[in-house]
Amino acid sequence: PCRVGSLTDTGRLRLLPRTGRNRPERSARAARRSARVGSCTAGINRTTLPSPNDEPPGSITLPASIIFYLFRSANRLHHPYRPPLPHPDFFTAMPIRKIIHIDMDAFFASVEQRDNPSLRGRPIAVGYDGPRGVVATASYEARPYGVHSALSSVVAKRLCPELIFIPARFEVYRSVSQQIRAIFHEYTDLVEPLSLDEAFLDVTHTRSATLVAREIKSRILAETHLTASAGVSVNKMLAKIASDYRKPDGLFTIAPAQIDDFVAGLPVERFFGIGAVTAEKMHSLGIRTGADLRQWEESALVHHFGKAGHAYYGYARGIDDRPVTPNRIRKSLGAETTFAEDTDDRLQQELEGVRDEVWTRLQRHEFRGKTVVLKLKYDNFQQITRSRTLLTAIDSETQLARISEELLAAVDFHGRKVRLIGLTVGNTPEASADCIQLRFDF
Ligand code: TTP
Ligand code: MG
Repeated sequence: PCRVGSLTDTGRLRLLPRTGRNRPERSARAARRSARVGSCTAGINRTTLPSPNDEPPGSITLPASIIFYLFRSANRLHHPYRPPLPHPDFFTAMPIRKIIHIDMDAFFASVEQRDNPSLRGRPIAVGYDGPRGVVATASYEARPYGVHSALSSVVAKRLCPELIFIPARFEVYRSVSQQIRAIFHEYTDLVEPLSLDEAFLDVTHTRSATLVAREIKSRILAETHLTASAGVSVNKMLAKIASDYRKPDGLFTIAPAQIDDFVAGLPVERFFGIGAVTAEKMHSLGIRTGADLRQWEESALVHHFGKAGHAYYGYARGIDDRPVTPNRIRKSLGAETTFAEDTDDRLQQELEGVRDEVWTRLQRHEFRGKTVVLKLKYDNFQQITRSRTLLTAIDSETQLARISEELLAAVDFHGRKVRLIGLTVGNTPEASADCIQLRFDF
């Protein structure tokens, strides 16, 4: 196709001024057709995304939706079958969004190295160095040894004997978290925190999302002395993948023209929204990359993965319509594990593992809840739940341990084996404030 325009980074089509250099030779028919649709002629060059400053003098910009409408209108005149005109909403359709995902590098560990210079440049793990301890996170010096989040401390020490364990200081992490959130809010109100150290920002209204991301990174460094990585793209899924792509201290943009190739080569476990269990199921179906996933009909994905299949169909094409939601209210938080083999004698031990994970997540997400729910799935797939509600939110790991053990001890198994155990904390005191029981005085 001849080059008459290109997509700007605001998702608009830029038409080049019709100078001799960029006006291609065209057939008389093409020329006639273009006359009907004004200055808009043929193909859109999707391979270049020029920076805002290289706009040629005299060029005009039109929203891409208008251009597509003009193409379709022109086609209506030529085809015996005339496609219907688009719904009026088409014209007010959202421009291409600009989403940034920011994620601090080795967050807890970097804070510890920042505050204790003797730890800098050394392999450290934040977490409890006991027989049941797990690594919350590892410094980048420890990662080449295979030390990572959620790894048992014993295994971590075996992999990296010189690993230094540091106990977590959540109050410090929370205050850094508040600092970075304050920075995000200087650029947009549409900030959706995912945990203490990461957030999505919708900066569609700004001129260059990449410049904003770069600026936010330097502000974070200046104010917290910590590095963050940023990903920039047109939706949450791609922005999240992009922030991970050049870690640590990275900045990576997936521009609209690169989405197809990028997604095609991506292993399914890297998609934001496809968890470990789903990825494994996809592997068993022979789906390993975005390109494999793209081969599947939407109905087949729904057949295998339920409603989520619709979303996976979109992900394979780089489509993710989830909005950046500033006040996402979390109702509960939990963890569960499915055993490789059904069991009836390791439940106590498995419950401890799940509980550790739940406690870590409660801290990470600053979530508080008054209700603890124990979930069990038997070998015949029958599921039961047992719960207890307290007057105030769970405030210690010991308390969570005691309640979950009591709930488990009260279950009558009738000799059945168990295939899954899960623990959830819900019912935040703040959320239930508006349904306080009225007091009647007699
Ligand atoms: P992540 O952003 O997942 O990890 P990270 O910041 O340590 O490293 P990366 O550079 O790869 O982003 O999590 C943020 C913090 O949350 C992490 O520093 C510690 C805590 N965390 C846990 O406590 N348990 C976990 O399983 C994970 C994944 C994180
Ligand atoms: Mg991080």
